[in-house]
Amino acid sequence: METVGRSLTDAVRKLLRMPNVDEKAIKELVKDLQRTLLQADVNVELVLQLSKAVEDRSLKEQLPPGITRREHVVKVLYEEMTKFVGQDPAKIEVQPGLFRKLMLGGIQGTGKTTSSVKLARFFQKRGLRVGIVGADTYRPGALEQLRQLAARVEIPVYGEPGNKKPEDIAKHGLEHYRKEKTDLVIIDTAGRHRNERDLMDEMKRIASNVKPDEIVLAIDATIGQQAITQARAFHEATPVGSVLLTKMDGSAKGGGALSAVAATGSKVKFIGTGERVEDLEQFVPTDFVGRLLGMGDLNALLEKVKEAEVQVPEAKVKQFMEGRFTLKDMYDQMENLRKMGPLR
Ligand SMILES: Nc1nc2c(ncn2[C@@H]2O[C@H](COP(=O)(O)OP(=O)(O)OP(=O)(O)O)[C@@H](O)[C@H]2O)c(=O)[nH]1
Ligand SMILES: [Mg+2]
Repeated sequence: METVGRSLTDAVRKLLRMPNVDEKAIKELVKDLQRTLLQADVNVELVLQLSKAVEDRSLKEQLPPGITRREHVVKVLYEEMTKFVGQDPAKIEVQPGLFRKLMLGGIQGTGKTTSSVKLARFFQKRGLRVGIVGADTYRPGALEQLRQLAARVEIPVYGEPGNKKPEDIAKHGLEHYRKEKTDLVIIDTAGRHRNERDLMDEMKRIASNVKPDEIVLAIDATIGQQAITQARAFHEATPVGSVLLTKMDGSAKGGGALSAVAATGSKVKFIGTGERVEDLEQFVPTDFVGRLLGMGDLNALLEKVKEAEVQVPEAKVKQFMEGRFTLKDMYDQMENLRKMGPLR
C-alpha cells in the first residue's frame, strides 16, 4: 500500500503545482489515478467507474464560493476514493458488562488465529476483559499455536484438545467465559477442510450454536481482487458482519482486495499490517484515503470547503427579497463572510 500511497500523493502534488487546473490537468490526474489503481490490482471496471466519477464531477460541478477549481478537484478525488474503499466507519459494538461474541472465519492460512489474538489485544487495550476460544479441531497444534500467541499478551484461551466437535467447544467456551464475567469472547475456527463446502457448513453449524454478535471474515489481501469471490461465497453461507483484511503490509495488491470487498457491500473494519500481535488497525475509510493521498493538510482544505458550502435557507432568501433584514441577519452574514477567509 505504500507504493500506492506514494504515487497517489505524487499525483495530487502534481495537480496542486500546476499553474492552471483545467480540463487537461484533470485528465492527467485521472490517468495517474488509473495507472496507480491498476498496478494495485484493482478491477478494471471499478477503476473506470471511479475515474469517470472523478472526471465528471471535477469538470461539471459548480464551485462553492471561495473555493478554487484546484481545491475542488482534490475534494472530489477524496470523496470518490472514500466511497470506493467503503463508507462509514462501522465499529464493532463492545462494552464492558455486555457479553459479546465474535467469531472468526475464513479459508486456510488467511490469518484467523493471528487475527483473533490481535483483535483480543485490541479490545483488551481498550479496557475490556477478553477471552478466546480455540475451536479449530483440524489443524494439528492449532490450540498450541493460539495459546502461545495469546500468552504473550496475557489473554486466556479456552480449548478442549480431545474434542472433535468445534460447535461443542465453542458452546462450552462461552459458558466458561460467561462465568468469568468476560466482556468479549473471540472464537477462532478452522480453515483446513477437504473442500469449501465443508468449511461453509461448519461455519454455519458453529454460528447457529453460538449465535455470534458478529462474524468476522478474515481475507488475505495478497490475493487482490479475487477477494471478491471469497467475500461472496461466505456471504451466501452465513451473514458475515465484517471483513478483516490480513497481510495488508507489503502486499502490492491490497488496493485490489480492499476495493473488491467494498464492492460486495461488505464492511472492512480491521486491517492486519504485520505478523506481530500489535499489527492491527481499525479501518476508517476517510482516514485511510487521507493518508493514501498524503494529505496532512487535506483536513484544513475540507474544512474550508464545508464552511464555504454553508447554504442560506430559502426562507431567509425570501425575507431578503421582501426587504426584511434584522440585526440578527446581519450578524449571521458577517459570521458567514468571515468563514470564507480574510476580507481582503
Ligand atoms: N505479514 C503478515 N502476516 C500475517 C498477518 N496475519 C497473519 N499473518 C501470517 O500468516 C500466517 C498464517 O496465519 P494464521 O493466523 O495461522 O492463519 P489461519 O487462518 O489461522 O490458518 P489456519 O488455521 O491453518 O486456517 C502466519 O505465518 C501469520 O504470521 C498480517 O497481517 N501480515
Ligand atoms: Mg488457525
